[in-house]
Amino acid sequence: MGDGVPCMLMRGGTSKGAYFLAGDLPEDPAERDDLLLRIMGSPDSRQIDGIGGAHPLTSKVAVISPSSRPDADVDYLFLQVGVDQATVSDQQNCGNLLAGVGPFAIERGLAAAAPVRIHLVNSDSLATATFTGADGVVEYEGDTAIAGVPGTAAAIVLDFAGTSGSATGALLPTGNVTDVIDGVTVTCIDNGMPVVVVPAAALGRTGYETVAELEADARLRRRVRALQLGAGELMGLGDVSAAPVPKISLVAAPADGGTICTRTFIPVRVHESIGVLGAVSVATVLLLGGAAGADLAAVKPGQTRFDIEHPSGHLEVEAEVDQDPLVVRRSGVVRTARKLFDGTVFPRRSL
Ligand code: NQM
Repeated sequence: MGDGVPCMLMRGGTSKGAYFLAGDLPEDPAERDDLLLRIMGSPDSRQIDGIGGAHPLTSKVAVISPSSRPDADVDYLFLQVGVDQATVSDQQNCGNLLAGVGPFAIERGLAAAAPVRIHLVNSDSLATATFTGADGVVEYEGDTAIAGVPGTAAAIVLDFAGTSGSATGALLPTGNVTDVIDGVTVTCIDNGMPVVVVPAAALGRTGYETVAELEADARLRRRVRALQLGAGELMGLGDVSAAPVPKISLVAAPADGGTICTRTFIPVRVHESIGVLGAVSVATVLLLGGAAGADLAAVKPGQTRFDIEHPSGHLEVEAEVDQDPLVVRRSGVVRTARKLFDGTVFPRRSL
């Protein structure tokens, strides 16, 4: 057995990931990624020889270090580890794992007390996490429920300042409010997550299908793949055939009293709910006149809180934009997180 690596496994929102101090991982990105693949058990659809959970939502890594920025306490680098592919991508953020970053920083002594100011390295943006925690002790128990997680836990309020354009660096990465890709009118947006918003009806679907129905729909998956590849080029992401972005959100009129109904391909598997910044990005589309799917939503002038329906319930996000010029003023969301174990993980040897 090789050397072990200090690691904390946490649920962050509706995802789960391995949290590391940057100093405990190799500095060289290629060496680091090789180690992470061996820790998570990739490539293997079951990740049976590692701690990955055999789904993109549970094959995630957060790398935390003291921040070099005066306006942040810690740096948070998110890495999406492929499940059946030997890929490690920094091309996206993860707002769900972000929920665990503040608590991890307190537990590891990188921040004295909440709120914790977090520099999201992937997008070079800032978030503030407000929760109960100080002097190495975090309160995880509480009465906040989030859809997709059984029971309740302590609230972690995440606030994003300004535009949070991620891998693309622009709110409208194609420069247009709408684009036609593969014959379908879509809106390509990036308020923290590159997302292609497409009315489900334009693909001949209702948008109310179950995750299992969507994953079994080979014809739809081919259309979604074409949209992902086409949007990747248009959004300046290049060849995204092995990348976890952009996400494709199928939208439909709300079915349960919310603002809009979503089904999100991430981009191969279908999300059991929706990513945090994915939801923020969809909400932002609803504020753009003429955007694809905006007419399906029940949005009132001046509205800043949006109830995003997804396969396992609702996710409430906040988003505020200035229209002229078009800039995001702020976004926000309430999540929960929990420490699952803290210890030493033993990577398998190279194959
Ligand atoms: O959009 C999944 C998740 C995510 C990302 C994905 C996320 C976000 O639910 O901020 O949280 O879209 O791949 O963890």
